[in-house]
Amino acid sequence: MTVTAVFDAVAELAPRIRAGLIERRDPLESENASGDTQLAADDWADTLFGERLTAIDGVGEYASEERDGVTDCGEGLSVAVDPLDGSSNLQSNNPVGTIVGVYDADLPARGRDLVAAGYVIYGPTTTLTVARDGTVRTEALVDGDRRPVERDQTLPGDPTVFGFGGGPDSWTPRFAAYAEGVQHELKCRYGGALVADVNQVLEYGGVFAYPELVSRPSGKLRHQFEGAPIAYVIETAGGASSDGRRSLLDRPIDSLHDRTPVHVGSRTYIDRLEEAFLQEVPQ
Ligand code: FDP
Repeated sequence: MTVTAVFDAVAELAPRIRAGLIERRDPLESENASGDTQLAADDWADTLFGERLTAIDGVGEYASEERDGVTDCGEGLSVAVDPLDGSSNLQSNNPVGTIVGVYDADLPARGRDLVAAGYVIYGPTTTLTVARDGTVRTEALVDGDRRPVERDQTLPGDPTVFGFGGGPDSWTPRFAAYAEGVQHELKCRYGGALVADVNQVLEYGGVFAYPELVSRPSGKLRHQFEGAPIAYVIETAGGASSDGRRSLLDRPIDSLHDRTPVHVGSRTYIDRLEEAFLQEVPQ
């Protein structure tokens, strides 16, 4: 089945990507399609994932945060990849990752068209977390083996952590007011790689946000490559997601590299955010 083949390929490539990061930490002169500085590792990981995933029977389109457009490669599902999420963490040797969304629609596609999504974390252990068929599973990728770590992950009932990107000086007043409440209840842990910051919310419960900013109303993260797949994983695990007014899976998308405010985590914290935002700006 195509979804299985996609995540088999990701599991196979991940240790190779990890091993190759050390010599690819320098910036390139080019920028990616979103205007971000690219490291050699971003470009290299995109080439490897692109070659591998477009060769799978049943994959019809491939798109990546590092490429302008969509690559047609046959008939079937569409795969959208952030090949190296959090790559600015390479310099300080903090975790980075890969995010994969598998859509049953032509790209750009809405989150509701996802049939599976997952991410690799190149952390102390290399892990692959995949949401499909209503469950979330994590495996450790060790010496060519795939060792199950958790088979049916759900967010715990007693949330403990939060991580908010952007910084208080950049937040809008309504997000700053929300953050003020959260910080008295949960412990702050923010590392600067979406995959790792979200994974701790999956593990411990709580809330992650890269919200709207005064200078950037749509925030920083890319909807197709980051917001929607991450929302799919968290919602499949029993959590919730929001762009500030609705589930990220229902957010419309106009073009491949659109950005979106991202809020994901335990339902109680996402509901509270939406209630606060709705009160402030009647929609
Ligand atoms: P990065 O710029 O290092 O690629 O996708 C972009 C991303 O990392 C996310 O992984 C992360 O959540 C966020 O940006 C970090 O941004 P800040 O440096 O503003 O915290």
